[in-house]
Amino acid sequence: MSSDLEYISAVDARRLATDILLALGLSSGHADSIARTVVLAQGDECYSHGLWRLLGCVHTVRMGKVDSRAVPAVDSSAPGVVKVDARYGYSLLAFREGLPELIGKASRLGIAAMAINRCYHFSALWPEVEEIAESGLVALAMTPSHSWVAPAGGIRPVFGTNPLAFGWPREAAHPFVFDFATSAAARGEIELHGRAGKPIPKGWAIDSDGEETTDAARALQGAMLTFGGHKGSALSAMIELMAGPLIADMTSAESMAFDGGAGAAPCHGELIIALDPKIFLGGGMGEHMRRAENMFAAITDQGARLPSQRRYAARARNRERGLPVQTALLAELRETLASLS
Ligand code: NDP
Ligand code: PYC
Repeated sequence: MSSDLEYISAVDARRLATDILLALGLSSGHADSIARTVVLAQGDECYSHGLWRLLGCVHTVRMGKVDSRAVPAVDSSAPGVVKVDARYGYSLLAFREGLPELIGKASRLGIAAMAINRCYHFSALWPEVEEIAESGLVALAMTPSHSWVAPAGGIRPVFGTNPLAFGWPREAAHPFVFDFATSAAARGEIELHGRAGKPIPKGWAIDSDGEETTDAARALQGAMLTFGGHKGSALSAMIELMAGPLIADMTSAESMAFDGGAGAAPCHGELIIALDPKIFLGGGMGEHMRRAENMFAAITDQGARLPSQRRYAARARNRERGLPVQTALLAELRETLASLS
């Protein structure tokens, strides 16, 4: 065990997370859906979106920015679209409420989309596309955040860190899943580097004068950079459009203005698209899914790894020994619970 890590069972982690969220005043639906996701992230060693995010929930609630008891409203009236109005609650309960309709529509029509609106969003997207892929569908998910990221060639933030996630179902293996920010790194990674007093890698951010920086605090005050230069910049713009104006919700810049300096979680929309290979492929499904497997094998046979391979390995490891949590974070979470109780 590393000196500053402790291992706690998933059950204990979930109880701690749920207790904090309930003590904060969240409804049990919100508390359950958030606790589930942050514990999954901790167990897969995705620390930037794991238990640490509970501290952000506390801040967002204390700033009066989220409706902790909002009941999402699901509208299934359009043929291939599910609209879920989160009513300024957190996104994860809205996702749970709309998911059966999304899966049902995609399975009937071959393709369907779910627009989640007016949600506070702070979570990783892979749990969502992985769950959809586990049900046999191909999935894409995207969401803006706050405008922290400069476009390629610029120095002023326009985009959010705008994650893009993809899931592909596999018969005899975990789904193929990737999920990454379209910025060079998630903002949460920079914040965690700052907490640990560590410099960030070059290429992640510039300071307020437009100069490259490896200082986390200066990076957070300046502008983050897109991954892959103009390519990440264009993908980030696409996410602003598809999970913003297309679904009548806020862009990252609008979310930032709506926040009004509170430093709360971003508030905007999320778009999730599901496709059913059974309907695209009919009787040829077996053959074509095998061709997909050939492509995966061509990657792994040469020693390269699939995205999510690290995560699935961490999950298997931690199922036995418990979830690794930084000792300092665990103490902070327990103190937070005590202060709320
Ligand atoms: P990373 O840059 O760490 O990239 C993550 C993805 O790339 C994972 O699918 C990862 O798989 C895969 N990957 C990493 N290294 C390799 C490799 N060598 N070979 C193959 N695949 C690899 O993530 P980010 O920092 O960009 O994002 C982290 C999280 O932040 C995401 O889950 C995202 O959803 C979340 N986020 C959420 C936001 C929000 O607004 N809600 C905003 C921005 C980010 P593996 O996990 O197995 O390593
Ligand atoms: O890490 O960039 C991030 C992020 C933004 C919103 C939630 N996570």
